[in-house]
Amino acid sequence: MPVDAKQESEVEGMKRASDFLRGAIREELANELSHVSNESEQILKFHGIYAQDNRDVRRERSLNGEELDYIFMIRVVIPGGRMTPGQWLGLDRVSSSVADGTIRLTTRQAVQFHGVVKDGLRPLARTLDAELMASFGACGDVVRNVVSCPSLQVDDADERLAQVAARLSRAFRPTTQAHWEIFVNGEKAVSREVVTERPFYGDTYLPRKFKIAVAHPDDNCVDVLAQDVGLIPGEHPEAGVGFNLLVGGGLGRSYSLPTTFARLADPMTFVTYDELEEVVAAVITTYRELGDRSDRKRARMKYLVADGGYETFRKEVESRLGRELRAPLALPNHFDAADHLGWRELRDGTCQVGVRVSAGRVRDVEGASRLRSALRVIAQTIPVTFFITPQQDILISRIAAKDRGAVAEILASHGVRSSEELGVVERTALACPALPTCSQALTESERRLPELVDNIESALGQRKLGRRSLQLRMTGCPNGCARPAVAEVGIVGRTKSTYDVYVGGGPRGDRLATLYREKVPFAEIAEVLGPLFDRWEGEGHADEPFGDFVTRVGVA
Ligand code: SRM
Ligand code: SF4
Repeated sequence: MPVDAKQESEVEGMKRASDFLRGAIREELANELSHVSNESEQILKFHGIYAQDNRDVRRERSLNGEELDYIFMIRVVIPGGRMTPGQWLGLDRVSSSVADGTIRLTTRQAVQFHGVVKDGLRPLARTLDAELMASFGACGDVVRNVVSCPSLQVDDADERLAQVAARLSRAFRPTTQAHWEIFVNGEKAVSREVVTERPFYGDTYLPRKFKIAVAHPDDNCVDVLAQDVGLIPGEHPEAGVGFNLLVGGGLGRSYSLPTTFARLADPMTFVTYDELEEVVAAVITTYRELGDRSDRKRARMKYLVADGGYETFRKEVESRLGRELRAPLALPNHFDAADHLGWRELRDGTCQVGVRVSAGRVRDVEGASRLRSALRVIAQTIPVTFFITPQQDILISRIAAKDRGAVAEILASHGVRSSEELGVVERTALACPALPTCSQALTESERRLPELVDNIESALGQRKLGRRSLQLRMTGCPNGCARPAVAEVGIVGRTKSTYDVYVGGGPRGDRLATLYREKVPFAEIAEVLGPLFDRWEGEGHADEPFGDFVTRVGVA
């Protein structure tokens, strides 16, 4: 796998010239403009900040010759999605003071704020810092928020699994102080020192983003095969407890580049707790040195693994590690994916409740669910731990038995529906934000999810399938942020008014979905799925999941 002499992409030069992610951000925050330069846009991503504009008014403003409605999206790093009540209250405060009043839970257990103006960036960063959180490293060409199944974090008796996401986050966070200088205590920027980055980053960081997730041995809610590095806890007959380590997963594609594709990770080795950081660092270093830095659309590690072949990649990792890797264990064959919703007793005698958050958008809807207020009251009055799930939902965990009734009462009095009241598709459906904030969106996703869920639930109801669960995931483009490529039904934005329909993935996350119909108008999606539902009703085995059925009969 030689690094050839291809021309570096423009972003590589910007990273190198940025003095470890400082660039001209400080100067541009101080000027009177409402937006930032292209260079700063790229470097700001490493700080967890995306420059956007409100696309609902883009056309009108352009036609009137007005400036676009420039806004920023800020993503907060929350390893394993775990937060204290104080941290939740900090997020709640900034959502009103500088953002659009919503808190958006992401498919990687992080939080996003939308609609922030330039002057709001520093107050937001300072509030996060005061609660020991930061947006730094949530985006950009670094290790992103490390995902971990919430059950691992509440069920592990010796706490090692509970801490693994935080441990990996700490190990792979860039070391530059740029973020704290620029956003938190600006005066230090004057006497800045250049901090040497960790060897696996260097001054151009990674070729692209890098994603790590830790699954539960029985529960693949994190979609462990869709990650650059996936970890599955297990016990090796000789090495003892540790993790099966998988490499080379990723789901994004681009319509303009047919050589891009979704890919499931390959099991590479088994590592013990003591070896974990060392082996992951060797994987990252291999990617840093050999990944494609000329074309950002093909720069993810999955292409390095796929192009050169998995065996070659493995040898490259071994040569950086200086020893041979152990063979991986067989993957679990009993994987399922919990939705973590509803009430559950925990090992330590406390309990938790998982609450559905449609498309991850925590907000108050007057006359309906006032989830944001309910969570605020709980955080203010009851000692709990919050977890965001990889399904964009929230868990209120570690509730003392004596407080269970109070939590249930707060949720009910704020109109928050219990898990028993949820529809079968609604319960697990995911959607990415898409319009109006996402610059890459070809069409709607989050805003049309409720209507799509209704249409599909009613199609199932008409066929005596009304009690069967179905995993639906929708995105506004093929980047795949809600992981439609591994869903039983994946709806992927194709043009301004149409979607491609994929079927055949499944809750275990171990199979890619197949393209079933192209360019389907939104209103026809449920109808197009109708003939498949007819066959599932007539020919499906009892309790056979939809994804397994369409795969068995050869539709997918
Ligand atoms: Fe994503 C880019 C939202 C999880 C693949 N993603 C974006 C951006 C930042 C758009 C942009 O580049 O301008 C979106 C922000 C829109 C907005 O207005 O908020 C965005 N991605 C999201 C979130 C919020 C979706 C959600 O509904 O929760 C998720 C945030 C995760 C986090 O907390 O870190 C999110 N994105 C994912 C996932 C799923 C996952 O990681 O488990 C994927 C597919 C897995 C993968 O990476 O292969 C994903 N997002 C992408 C890609 C395609 C990358 C590629 O390999 O080509 C892009 C485009 C890019 O990076 O250029 C992208
Ligand atoms: Fe934006 Fe596409 Fe990701 Fe949706 S899938 S948030 S439209 S980049």
